[in-house]
Amino acid sequence: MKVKMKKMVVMLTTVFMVACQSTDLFDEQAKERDTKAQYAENFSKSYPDVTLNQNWDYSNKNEAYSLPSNINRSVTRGSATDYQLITAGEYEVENSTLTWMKGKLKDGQDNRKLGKPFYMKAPGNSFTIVPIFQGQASSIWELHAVIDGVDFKVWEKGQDVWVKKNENSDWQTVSSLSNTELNKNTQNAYKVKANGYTFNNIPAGVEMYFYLTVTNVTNSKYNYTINSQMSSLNGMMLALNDCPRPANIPEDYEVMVIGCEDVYDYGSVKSDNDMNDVVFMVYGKPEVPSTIEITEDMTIERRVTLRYMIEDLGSTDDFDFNDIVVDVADVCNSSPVFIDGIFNGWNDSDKHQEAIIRHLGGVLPFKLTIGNTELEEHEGVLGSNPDEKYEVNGWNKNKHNISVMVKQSKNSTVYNNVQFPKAGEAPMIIAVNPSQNWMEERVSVPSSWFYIPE
Ligand SMILES: [Ca+2]
Ligand SMILES: [Ca+2]
Ligand SMILES: [Ca+2]
Repeated sequence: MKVKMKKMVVMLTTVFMVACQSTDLFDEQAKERDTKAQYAENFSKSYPDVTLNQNWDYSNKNEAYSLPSNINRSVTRGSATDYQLITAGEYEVENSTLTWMKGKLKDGQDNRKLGKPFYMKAPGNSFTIVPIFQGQASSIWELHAVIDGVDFKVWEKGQDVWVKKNENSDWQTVSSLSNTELNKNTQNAYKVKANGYTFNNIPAGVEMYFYLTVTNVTNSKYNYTINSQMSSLNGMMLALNDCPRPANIPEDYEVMVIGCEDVYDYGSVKSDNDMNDVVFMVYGKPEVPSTIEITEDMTIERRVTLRYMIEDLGSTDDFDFNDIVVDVADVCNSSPVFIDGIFNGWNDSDKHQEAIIRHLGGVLPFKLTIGNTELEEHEGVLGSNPDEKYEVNGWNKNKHNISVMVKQSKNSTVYNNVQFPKAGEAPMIIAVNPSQNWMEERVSVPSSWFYIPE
């Protein structure tokens, strides 16, 4: 009986409180709605060509890999802003190199046994990478380098690659060979030349690796590879260190060859794993990057980071998206699994999630919720880079369950509830790659960040 009484009292109190607050609450919700409506109107005025009907996630969700710290000790870290990638000029591929490569990477044959997945370390001198061969492929890829965690786009398929069909023909671009993507290759060319790309100012021992990512496919069978990351770490590249030095590379240079595979097994699609869909040569004086084989006893950290750029609605006509910038990451430790000596995937442990508040560019106090984790209220600060790290959980990189409660400037009792936008809504949060820098204060993000219908 006593229990029942208590319940009754509690219920009555609740009803009473709701009754008292309802006018204020209604008022506050109306103010929040007004602010958001104003924001949406201003957004459409500022970005007249940008459709609201889009997915506001611009991240590629690429994995970043890093070596265990025991291998990485005593490295003088460079500053990424000093790293330099420049065009090295044209390089004419020696036919002897191609003959050697074709003998090694037999077309259509599973060549994976020729090497283990690998990581690289910068040699301390400049080095150059040049595409020497393009095989048959209906995909369009980009070559990226990740150096000390910083992602560089180096090259994309066909870019500055020329062929001579026969002794007497003129040089022509490989893209001009055919209308069909599959036939834009250097397979039967009499001569090949291509631009090289030189890396400068990278200190010795800095961790690096390459990966190929598919940006477009002309055969829908291979659609699943779009935005993929086929890297030297997941067995999609081979390092061949026994390549003879071509005669047109001076003696004091070291040379290596990297063969890449652009298809992996998926459902009914089987890769031929011949590792020659595109082949690069790397040369450097006196050294090329060293390769570190990834073995069973090694643990690699794998991390997928999304950068959320957030508007705090402090003003409704500013789209700098820098009021709160937070990186959220899925992190795990992984050991490679090999079957018959061939890389077969990762064995993951210690899966966890991290958030790092990178930048604050608004003055309003806010409460950030990521997944199931509500962080303590933060003061707004204009122009600081706190790099505050938090363990979080329950975040989903595809669902973007992240939200911010921001105190309204004119009404300190009113919080704007800012959530990741659905298609059709004006964005107050966008997701980008962690390499994307945030804007200067009160400089709106360019409309090119968004999808603009033709
Ligand atoms: Ca292949
Ligand atoms: Ca802003
Ligand atoms: Ca701002």
